[in-house]
Amino acid sequence: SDAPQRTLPLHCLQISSFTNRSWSRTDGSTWLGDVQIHTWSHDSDIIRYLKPWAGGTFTDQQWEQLQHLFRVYRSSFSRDMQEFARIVQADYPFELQLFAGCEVHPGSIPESFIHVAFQGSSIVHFQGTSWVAVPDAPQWVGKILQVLNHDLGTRATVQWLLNDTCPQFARGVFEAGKSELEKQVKPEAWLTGARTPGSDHLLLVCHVSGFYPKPAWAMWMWGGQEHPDTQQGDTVPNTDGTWYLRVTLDVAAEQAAGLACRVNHSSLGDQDIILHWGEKDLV
Ligand code: EMG
Repeated sequence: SDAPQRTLPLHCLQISSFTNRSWSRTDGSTWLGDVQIHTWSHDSDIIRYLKPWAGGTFTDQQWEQLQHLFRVYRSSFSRDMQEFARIVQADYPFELQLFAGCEVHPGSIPESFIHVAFQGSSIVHFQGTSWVAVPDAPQWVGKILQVLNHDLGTRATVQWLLNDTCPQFARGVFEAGKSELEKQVKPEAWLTGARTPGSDHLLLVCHVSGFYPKPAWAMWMWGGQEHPDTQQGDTVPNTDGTWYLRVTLDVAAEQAAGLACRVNHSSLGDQDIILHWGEKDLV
């Protein structure tokens, strides 16, 4: 029971679009590792659960207090940012992104952060007890910081959210969602291949899909060796919370026989999937 408790980082994303002096919208989402657990639409007063366990170990009353805080924050944010835009004479439209969260490490203090980006570039973050500009921030950010750091109430609330609320919430959600977060789902794999127009080459594709968690390994093999020309794709999300990966190989048609694709994933243990290339896989 004293074994280090594994958890996952909790991340909040906020996207605020300012169209003109009187119109903006703010949308938010929360993630535990790669699993989205909340969504907060501009059109909604409530933060919606995407998982039944997304309230973690918070009581209904604690969650209601947190929602209230975020509702006040969202409307204050729109108002304050419009005011800042006026002060620094920012051009419309502009976009603000907030990336906030925490990671609880077993046996050491949690790490929490809030980063703010303007038009896609980082400008401000919260450090210790106050807001600070990034080293290469434009000069006008200084004017905004003066106003922001003057609000001691908000600075105290941000510290409380980062140092107490976030780690406590992250631990609780991980605990509540543990069985789903630690699930193992086996991949399916299949091969396709197509003639490369104007040459005697084949483009072979090994598809691996439906697995969880994200890390997976796939390789084209030739004579028991990893084929060095294997092109790794990115691991991309399916719509159902599982992942998809493909690896490709461009080979001369006469060398295709004898090729195989080898797949490994934590759900398979040491039972790798091995698929042998055949003419039937040509599409
Ligand atoms: O309201 C756990 C599940 C959650 C899921 C939801 C996902 C949503 C993601 C959101 C993540 C963002 C985290 C950021 C948390 C910050 C919370 C701040 C809460 C405090 C607050 N302050 C506003 C109201 O303040 C007044 O009232 C409070 C009591 O309610 C106190 O009494 C306070 O003293 C009093 O002033 C403030 O109005 C505050 O200013 C709101 C905005 C704070 C902020 O987000 N600052 C970020 C700085 C952004 C810099 C932008 C620079 C910029 C560049 C270009 C153009 C414009 C601006």
